[in-house]
Amino acid sequence: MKLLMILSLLAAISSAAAPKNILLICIDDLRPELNAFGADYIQSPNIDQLAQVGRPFHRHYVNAPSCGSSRFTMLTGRYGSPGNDALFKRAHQYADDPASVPPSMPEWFRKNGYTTVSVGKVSHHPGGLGGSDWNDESKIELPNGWDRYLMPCGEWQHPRGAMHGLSNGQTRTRKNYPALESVEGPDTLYPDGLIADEGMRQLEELASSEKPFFLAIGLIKPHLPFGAPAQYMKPYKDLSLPPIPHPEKPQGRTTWHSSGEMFGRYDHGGLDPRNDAAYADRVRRHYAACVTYADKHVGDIMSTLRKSGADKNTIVILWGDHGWHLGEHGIWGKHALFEESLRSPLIVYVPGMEKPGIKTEAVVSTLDLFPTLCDLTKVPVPDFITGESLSPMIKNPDTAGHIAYSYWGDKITLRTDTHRMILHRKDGFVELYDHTTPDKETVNIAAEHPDLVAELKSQLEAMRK
Ligand SMILES: [Ca+2]
Repeated sequence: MKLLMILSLLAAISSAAAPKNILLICIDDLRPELNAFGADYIQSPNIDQLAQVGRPFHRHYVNAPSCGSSRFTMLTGRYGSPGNDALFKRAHQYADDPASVPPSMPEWFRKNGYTTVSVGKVSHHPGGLGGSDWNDESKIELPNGWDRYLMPCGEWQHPRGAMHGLSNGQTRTRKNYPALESVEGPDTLYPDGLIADEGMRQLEELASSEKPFFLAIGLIKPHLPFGAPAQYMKPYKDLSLPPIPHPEKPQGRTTWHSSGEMFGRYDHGGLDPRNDAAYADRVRRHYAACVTYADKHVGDIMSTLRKSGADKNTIVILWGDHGWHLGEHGIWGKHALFEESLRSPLIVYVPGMEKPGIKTEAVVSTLDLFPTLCDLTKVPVPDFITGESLSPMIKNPDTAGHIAYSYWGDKITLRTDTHRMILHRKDGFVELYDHTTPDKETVNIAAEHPDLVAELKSQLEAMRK
């Protein structure tokens, strides 16, 4: 008996002393359209389960409302350029003068003894390579970041084909580019099935190794085209969806745009959700099905983590790279600076954490992930990163957050606990929205509040330095 007690004590000491692993699950274009985040018509049982054992951040804002630039800040802990090529620009600078480019987050963990692996869409290009089909081994998006950067493409042939992949290995072409699909088939009907399978293989291998690991798995859905195996449509078949909040195109100057990605790059068969309520409903149901399909993979990955036993010593992060307007403000897409574009789900699970399952309303941003993960793993926090550790909110969900700064094109924005201000840098035009009133982001109150505008502008200038 005594021997057993000593052995179990020794096991506990060794597990407490072992550096914690990191499992980062990135989901593309996932607005907080989750049951755990208040969208109770959505079937997301696995992400909800993670929210129940972790800390869901209900006011997490990305630093840019687009895949490439948002992932830049997540992976480097620094503000970057607003374009999708932000990481490739960094890679060019790295090639010219490596000393001038601080290490990325995976590179930093690698330097600190971690095995780092990415599977799927973690940086902008799934698999992290450039070239015409995104598979050129000489063009690495995040040099020295990952020990392995993997993208299983199956019938889609190359990462570019998989990124906008249609069912059964079809790729998006000029003649074949449906926005919506509903086809019967297994989970591998779309590339995410392959990504999840490879991610789980890597997880099993890493969990059996002595070294700590940082594994990032990036799922592509619910990014356009909105297609998931038909079984994922079933929960939404006869469901009445709640009305679209503030569906009108905003009056006056805003960051509204004409939803070029949705209407310029995808075929809607002559239908338009902006003037056809039944079609708008169909689009929303397809998006919901893609969320449920992504959720299924999250469940499989978490189950693999538990079976490996590594869950007791692995931090899990679930992160959406930005939001998506499903008709709010008359937009069907991302790329604006409204709440719907910038707010995305963030859940942090730390083994043994206090007060699990309690949401926090603290305003935080994607930039905070790098210092948070250093803090939680006791890896040194580098001095070249900008965010703040979320450990205080992980310990106590009532802890206050901080201002979130985001940018797109030549426009920049601040989100405080109560307001959003957007500055059009070209000519200084300002949008100011009060989130404490029911109007929220539908009425620009800048003209009536010059003092607040001046105060927020000075904060914005300070943050840009
Ligand atoms: Ca995205």
